[in-house]
Amino acid sequence: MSAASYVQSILTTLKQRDPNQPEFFEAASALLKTITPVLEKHPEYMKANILGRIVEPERAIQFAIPWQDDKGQIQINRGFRVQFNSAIGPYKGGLRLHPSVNLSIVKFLGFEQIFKNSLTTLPIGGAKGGADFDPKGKSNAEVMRFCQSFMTELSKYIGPDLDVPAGDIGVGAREIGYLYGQYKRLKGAQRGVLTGKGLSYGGSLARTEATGYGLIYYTDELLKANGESLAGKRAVISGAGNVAIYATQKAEELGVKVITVSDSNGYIVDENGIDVAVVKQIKEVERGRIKAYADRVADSHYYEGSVWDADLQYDLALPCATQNEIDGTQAARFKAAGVIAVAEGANMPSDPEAITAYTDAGILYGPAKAANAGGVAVSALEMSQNSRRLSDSFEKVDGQLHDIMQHIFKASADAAAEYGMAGDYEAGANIAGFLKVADAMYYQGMKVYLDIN
Ligand code: NDP
Ligand code: 2IT
Repeated sequence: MSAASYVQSILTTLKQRDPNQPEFFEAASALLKTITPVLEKHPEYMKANILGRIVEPERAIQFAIPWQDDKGQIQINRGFRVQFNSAIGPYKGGLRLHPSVNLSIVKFLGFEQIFKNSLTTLPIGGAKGGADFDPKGKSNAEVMRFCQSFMTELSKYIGPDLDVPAGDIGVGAREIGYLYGQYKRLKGAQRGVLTGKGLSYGGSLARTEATGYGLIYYTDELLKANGESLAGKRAVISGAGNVAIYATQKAEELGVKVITVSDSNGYIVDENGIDVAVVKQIKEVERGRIKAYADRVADSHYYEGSVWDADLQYDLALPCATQNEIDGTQAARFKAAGVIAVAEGANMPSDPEAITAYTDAGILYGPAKAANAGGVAVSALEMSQNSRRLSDSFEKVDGQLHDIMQHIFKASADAAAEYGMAGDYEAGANIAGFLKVADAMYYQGMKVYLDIN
């Protein structure tokens, strides 16, 4: 069988097996389609059916999360942990709390995490979890009771050397604190079982900033490799959460004018450059809506709808909200808007038609699994600090993050060039991430003995 027909057969089987998992299928087909040249060079991976194995989670756990709201009513949510691949290290990946969470979304995120984690060079496997709980409008006490019930079940499946969750949409320092407290009550102190912890109980400096800062370090490399630089550029950033806030902060520090932030209702345009302190106050302190920014900052404006429909001129598109937030029609307008590069802070924010539109327009494209790997990279550094029972300085961790993002860009660019696709940083990231995992899977053998020679 040729490598191309092998890839196609895996995708066909995947669609037949799980026809109701569109996000997972989107992520899997985007990766597999770039892997054909690797299989041509490494036929042993086909023989060992590495692709067939890599698209199947090693374990997918679904469980009930009953909790009591402030009115005394019993609520029920659905929890997930997908332990996708442990070839190169303990399962690692965030927990998402959002009403849209389902098995397809958790599987797409867990699948992406395998290759992202591999790219960091650190020894972490891929996983993701979450629940269809909506934190919006809930009191602290409700969030606490929910998190305690979530962890009561999740604690059976995780551990510092087994599976180490962290934050994602809807899970920040508050939720990690409640989850960690419950784990500790159930199991005794285990400093390393979650990352993104508070600094007073084993968290790492710079983890809060890591994904956003890492995105900008990656974008810097992407631009420099193509004869451009960050200074003086105008950027559109979507989202107003953890990733968007620290991407805005680092971009502005490096001379970029960030003109937007957004949430799922609308977006702010501030031609003077987003005042990140105001965004932090609204989102991190008050847990409010981004609309409030326009009431507080002169000459800024709030509009309902998607920021990707806004009629603006800018150089850099940095989506930092959620999956499939940019479609082909929106992406087709980027060239005329002046966009020279897209770098993804969110996971899979560009749908397949959008990615084709970037390529057709000659827009540089930095895919999520490379561009947003800084968060999980610093999570792995947090695990390492916890194992050593030591805390590293902000400067040390930030320096390591910077080195890792430079490495990820270079590894992706080199892999793309080696396989005859120079400048295709998506294919390069997929190939570089895949090779290490495939090698580890190959040499660790099968559950059942298989003569692969
Ligand atoms: P937050 O919960 O802190 O913020 C999410 C932001 O995205 C909010 O502004 C939210 O708006 C917006 N958003 C969420 N869902 C939607 C939607 N369906 N439509 C439009 N906007 C939406 O999450 P993070 O900043 O942590 O995560 C953002 C993205 O980055 C996600 O894709 C996540 O997977 C990814 N990521 C996060 C990492 C991390 O370390 N936290 C690491 C790597 C990637 P609203 O309040 O209206 O919902
Ligand atoms: O998508 C991601 O990489 C994250 N949400 C961070 C995962 C982690 O374990 O820090």
